Amino acid sequence: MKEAATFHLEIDRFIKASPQKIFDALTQEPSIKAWYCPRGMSVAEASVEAKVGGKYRIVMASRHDGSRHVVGGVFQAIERPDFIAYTWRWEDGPMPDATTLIEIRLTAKDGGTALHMRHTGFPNAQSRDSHQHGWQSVFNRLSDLVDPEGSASTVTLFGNPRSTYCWTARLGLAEKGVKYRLEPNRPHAPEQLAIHPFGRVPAMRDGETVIWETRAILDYVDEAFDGPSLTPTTGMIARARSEQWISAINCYCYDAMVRRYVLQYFFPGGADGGPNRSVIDSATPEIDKQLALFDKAYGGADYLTGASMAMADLFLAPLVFYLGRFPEGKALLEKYPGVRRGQEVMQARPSFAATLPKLG
Ligand SMILES: N[C@@H](CCC(=O)N[C@@H](CS)C(=O)NCC(=O)O)C(=O)O
Repeated sequence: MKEAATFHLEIDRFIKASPQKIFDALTQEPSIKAWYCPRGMSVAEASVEAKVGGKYRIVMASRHDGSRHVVGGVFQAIERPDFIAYTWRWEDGPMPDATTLIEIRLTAKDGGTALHMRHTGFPNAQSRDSHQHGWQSVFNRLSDLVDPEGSASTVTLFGNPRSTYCWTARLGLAEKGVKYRLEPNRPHAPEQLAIHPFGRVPAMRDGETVIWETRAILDYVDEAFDGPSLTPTTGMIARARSEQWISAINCYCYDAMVRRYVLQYFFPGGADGGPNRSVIDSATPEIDKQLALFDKAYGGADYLTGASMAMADLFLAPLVFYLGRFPEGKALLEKYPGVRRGQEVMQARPSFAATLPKLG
């Protein structure tokens, strides 16, 4: 241990599993292979000799760029199920010469375990802070593994499920097979403003990590979790196209299709108590033009960027669904067989049925 090292971090987490189960997940090789890395990575290799003086070595691989990070150390104390201590040394990366020490205490509490971790010996505040962030993510994965709720014990989506953006985020979570809790907050409600500085829906929390803006949420979900990619894998043009359509939906189509059309039916603002006709009449020609662009983009394919579903399809499907529920939107869709077919394909996916909002 380096004498000059003076920085340390402490983390407290409550995990809904027994200390024994958590202890075993911390010390047994097959469990370590399943969780011991931050979100967005996987354990490519692990060897664990769980006895005092025994060694461990873990190879973590990034899903994003395939880069590998190798850490290893020696067990200093193994007192099942309460306490474990081991040294921690990266074979490469920003602090290759530092051997730090991890001490984890597990205390049974409220039907689960209070986990207290102390990680000491960092050479500087920067490496301590990056480990702090990494550990929170690693403990999310531990919780996924040992809590029967799985990732729903750490992942929460905040937003009314009728919202198109919230629906898009839920489609992404369903496509990736991520379990989560839904807090059906309304936009600008105090509880939504507490998590999203602009009060919009949705926002997402994964343990200590809070993300808002649907595109950012899906980016996190796509990289953090296993499951099929939501990003086109067929090359840079398909990736750029997906981004193009998402941006167009965010900047132009949501305004015409939802704000100035669908919401006029949900929240009628006309003088007669019905939908505001002049707002609808100004929106429909724009929606017509936008649908024509999407129709052309499909070009006979099932999805906007080709043969595989991508993030752009998750943004468009809720909009087209709502358009089809009201007369002008339904009539416009009649003109665009490519959009209708794309929508049928999306509606046939299990993620669609699993997230369809209850509209009454
Ligand atoms: N740019 C945001 C837009 C989210 C958004 O506008 N959501 C709507 C519900 S679909 C909302 O919160 N509306 C409330 C408002 O416009 O004040 C995102 O991508 O998440």
